[in-house]
Amino acid sequence: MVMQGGMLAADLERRFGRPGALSFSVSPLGGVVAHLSRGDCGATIALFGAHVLSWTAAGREQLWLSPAARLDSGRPVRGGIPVCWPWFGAHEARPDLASHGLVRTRPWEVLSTASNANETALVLGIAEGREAIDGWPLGVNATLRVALGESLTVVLETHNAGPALLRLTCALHTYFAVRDIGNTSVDGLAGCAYLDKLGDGGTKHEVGTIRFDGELDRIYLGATSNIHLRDAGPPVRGIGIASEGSRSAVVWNPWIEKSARLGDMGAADAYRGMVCIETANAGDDVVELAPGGTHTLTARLTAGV
Ligand code: TA6
Repeated sequence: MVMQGGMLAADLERRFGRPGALSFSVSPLGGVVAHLSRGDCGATIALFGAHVLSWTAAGREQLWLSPAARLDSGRPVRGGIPVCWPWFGAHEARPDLASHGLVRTRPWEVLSTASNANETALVLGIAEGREAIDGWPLGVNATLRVALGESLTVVLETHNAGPALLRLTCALHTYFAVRDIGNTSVDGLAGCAYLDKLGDGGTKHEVGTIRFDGELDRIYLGATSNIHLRDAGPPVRGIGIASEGSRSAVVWNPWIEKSARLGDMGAADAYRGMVCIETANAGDDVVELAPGGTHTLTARLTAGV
């Protein structure tokens, strides 16, 4: 029997709830979510897409989420932390398949929960029936672990139990909330080469701090393991984005025209309140995963730095 809504939330609460640290409920957005709490920090994760919808830390919401976001529309959620897997962007051989992979619009299931003095954690896996999906690589599966502690740590693990080598690209496509994109900057990528998706696709080089005065869509390559987002506010705030298992990072703001074309950003100027800094295996950072192999992509987000 496939449970839905309130029955599913109650069953998950009974099996996996952690009093005072982790609970399940039906979100007003139309699906079951897990709420993680630790001190004055919190996180909300939807089973739909294993999608982190909210992360509160340092006294405020740190992620941007579209007011149009729904968990029951069948469409990917705009905002939070979309899981792009088992490919980033367009599929390299199947242009007919969805951009950013297969799992943003799939139901995930709870595998385990944990809570201790340091963190509260949830592990999700992709529910059965996955290999009947067009484009799903045979014998390959993924789990997502979300741990709320001093930081928010998101770990996307891929296991290749199939017969063939897997060419994996993926991303934790994080949408950060900012006071205004025009007063926002990103450091930590100076010296990196990047693929400018708006230009001729050629390789350019970052010379310093990234600032925004129009659409920006870049895949940075190389030393991308420690990035800092500065929001001049007011109030001034900073977020550290540390990554493991990655040699690439994506920085994106759609600006006004692309934002209008997307059609699910909310208000016309919604783009001014967000920036994506994505922990990824993208561009030439393709993970070749042999049969039996495992790859782990980790994003560790720290507020108030
Ligand atoms: O990560 C940046 C990007 O690849 C942009 O090119 C834009 O397409 C964005 O992702 C959002 O993609 P989505 O499929 O969620 O609309």
